[in-house]
Formats: sequence, structure tokens, C-alpha cells
Amino acid sequence: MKSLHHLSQEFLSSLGVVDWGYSEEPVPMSYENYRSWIERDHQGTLQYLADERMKLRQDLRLIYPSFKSAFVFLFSYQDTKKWMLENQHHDVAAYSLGFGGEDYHYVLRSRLEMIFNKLQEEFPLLEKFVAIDAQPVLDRDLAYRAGLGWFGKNSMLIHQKEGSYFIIGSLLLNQSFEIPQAQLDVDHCGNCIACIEACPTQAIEPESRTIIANKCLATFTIEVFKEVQAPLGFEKSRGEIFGCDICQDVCPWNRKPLLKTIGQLQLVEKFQFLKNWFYEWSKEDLLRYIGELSNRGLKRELQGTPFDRPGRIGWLKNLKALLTISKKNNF
Ligand code: B12
Ligand code: SF4
Ligand code: SF4
Repeated sequence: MKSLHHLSQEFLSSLGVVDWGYSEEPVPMSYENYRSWIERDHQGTLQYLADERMKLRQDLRLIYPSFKSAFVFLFSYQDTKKWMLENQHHDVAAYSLGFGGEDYHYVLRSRLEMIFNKLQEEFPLLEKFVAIDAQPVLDRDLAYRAGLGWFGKNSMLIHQKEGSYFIIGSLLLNQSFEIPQAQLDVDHCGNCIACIEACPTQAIEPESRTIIANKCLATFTIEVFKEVQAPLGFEKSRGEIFGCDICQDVCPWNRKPLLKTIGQLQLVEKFQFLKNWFYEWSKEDLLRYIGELSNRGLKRELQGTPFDRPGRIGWLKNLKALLTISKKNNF
């Protein structure tokens, strides 16, 4: 990892950063790919990707007019992933428990604020805009421009040394720095088709390296808040009830980084109960428990975690879908 005067490697590692990059380019290189994805209606139920915010993704200066540069950070959750693979736990996506069980939008925003404060000690006039997932920014494209990886056929941004189990968070800044422009990475997928073959719902469109959102189990289990049928092929899954890591778990570029990682699940005190929910209780018990809570009751329990998102109806849908296939599949 590179270091910049106030941003020592030690400091960044303590925040879970495995690499970072720098870019002064405000315009994404793949906007056209995104636009044609929307034209083909591949956003499905994710309508927020196709509304008036769509045009804001064309240029970082539309959301942050003072933009001069971006620092892009990769926050790893490899240790949680390794723990899950060692224990054959596939119920929930690794990112969801990878930051203490807390919603990464809050945790990583505050880590990005800490990084910014360090930079500001050196550059007092520095101002920022924090981009982490929810803002109209093509996060992967920005990380690509910062030289942090390439787009896999599974559409993940993959880093040659760190694989793809990380969250991308960026600081858009009002000053530029004397940092050489990044070298863009090239494709390293080659002839591999492991993710395409492993995706149970055939959600991957390899030619454009994008996902057909409505077929993806991450959409079904995280973003669909009402009773609907699981996408075709769900029965071939590993029993995912929140997010899906299948197309990353089979990727050869994730093998090496996992070898150097020690597997661990570290939940903050108030979210220790998630361990019971997902790994101690049966799915029938979890279904019964959630079923007996009110909408508000469930929200109270899950507030501050990523699991708050689907709501009670969404959770009942996920668990019922799983239970219809679990006997057959021996989960
Ligand atoms: C909507 C969304 C989803 C949707 C749709 C996913 C999708 N692939 O489009 C759903 C709910 C399915 C989803 C699932 C997941 N997501 Co999500 N999601 C997003 C979000 C909010 C927007 C993505 C988007 O704009 N999609 C539209 C498509 C068209 O754009 P894109 O995904 O960026 O894809 C680009 C590339 O394909 C590129 N491209 C393709 N070929 C080439 C070639 C070249 C040369 C270039 C330059 C570009 C290029 O063009 C596209 C347009 O820019 C981003 C955060 C953000 N603000 O960007 C997170 C984000 C993509 N998600 C993330 C994660 C972690 C996940 C999951 C792993 C969670 C899980 N375990 O369940 C899965 C992974 C599924 C998958 N294989 O993609 C991370 C990915 C980190 C990484 N290493 O890439 C992001 C970046 C959040 C973050 N800030 O870290 N997600
Ligand atoms: S996250 Fe799962 S369902 Fe979505 S594309 Fe990857 S393997 Fe397919
Ligand atoms: S599994 Fe193979 S094709 Fe898919 S992203 Fe990884 S290297 Fe690329």
C-alpha cells in the first residue's frame, strides 16, 4: 500500500484499508455501459438507478462542483469471509457481518471522516464530499480510474492482490495533490467463466460485465420488500437469505488473498445476537421469531445493521423461499 505523509500505512491498515488510489478524472469511463444497461431495463426493481439521478453519475462535478481529485479506499472484509467459508456458512453475505455487524454506510463514513481529518491537518483549506455506495456515483468506475482493479465478468471490481471482498469508499476533494495519475488495470479474467457457471440464476451478462438485477439473489434478498417469487434458479443456491457471494467465492482471484487472512467473526457487543439468529437457531425458529414481531419491533432490533433493509415482509419472504427449497437441498 502507498503512503502519503499524514496517511501512513499503519493508520490506514488500522481502519481496514487494504489499498487506496487517486484520480483527478471526474468523468466515468463506463457511463455508456451503464446507460445501455438502463436502456435494456436491467435495473429491474432498482428504479433509483434509472430516475433523475441517472444523469448525475455522468460527472462527479454535478454532485460536487468543487471537485479536483478523489481518494478511493478499499475496506476489506476478507477475515469474515474466510470465517464463513471455513464454517460453510453461506446464509448471509460476508459484507453484512464484516464490519462488526454494523451497517457499513455509517461505519465506513466515519472512517472516511477520520482519514479526511488527517489530511486536513496537512491541508487546512481542504473540503470534501463523501461517496460510499448511496450517492449517485459509479463507485466501481471511480475505483477503476484510481487504478485499483478491473471489472470482472461478475461485474465486481477486482484488485490483483486483494481480490474483490471489499467495500469502496471515496473522498471527493476540492484540491489536487502531487500524486502521479494511476495506471489503469487491464483485464485479468482471460478465458475463465467460473462465476458465469456458478451463478444459480444466470444473472451475469458477461459481454457487458454487468448483472441483470432482477435475476440476482442480492436484489431478491436485500432489495425486494414484498412477497414475490424467488428468481428462477434460486433452488440451485446454497440457501442465501441475505445477499449473495457465490460469484465471488468461485473467483480464482479471491483464493490468494484469503490464504493470507485469518478467519474471524468480530461482532460489536450490541449485535452479538446476530450470531444466534444466523448460526444457532434453525431457520424455522428465525421465521417464527420474526413472524411474531411487529414491523416496528423488528426495526428496533435491526436498526444500525444492514439487515434492517428488507423489513419484516422482506425477511419473511426470504425465509419462506429458503424453507421451500431447504429440505430438498439438505441445508
Ligand atoms: C445497485 C447495486 C447493486 C445491485 C446491482 C448490482 C450490479 N452489478 O449492478 C445488486 C443489489 C444486485 C447489488 C449486489 C451486490 N453488490 Co452492490 N451496488 C450497487 C450500487 C449501489 C450501484 C451499482 C450500479 O450502478 N450498477 C449499474 C451497473 C451498470 O454499474 P456497475 O455495477 O458499476 O458496473 C459497471 C461495470 O460493469 C462497468 N464495466 C464493465 N466492463 C467494463 C470495462 C471497462 C474497461 C470499464 C471502464 C468499465 C466496465 O460498466 C458498468 C457501469 O459503470 C453500487 C454502489 C455504487 N454507488 O456504485 C454497489 C456495489 C457495486 N455493490 C457492492 C457489493 C459488495 C455488492 C454485493 C457483493 C453484495 C452481496 N454480497 O450481496 C453484490 C454483488 C453482485 C454483483 N455480482 O454485482 C460493492 C462492490 C465492490 C466491488 N468490489 O466491486 C459496491 C461498489 C458498493 C461499494 N461502495 O463498495 N448491488
Ligand atoms: S451475487 Fe449471486 S445471484 Fe447475483 S450474480 Fe453473483 S452469483 Fe449470481
Ligand atoms: S470468476 Fe473468472 S471470469 Fe469471473 S470474475 Fe473471477 S476471474 Fe473473471
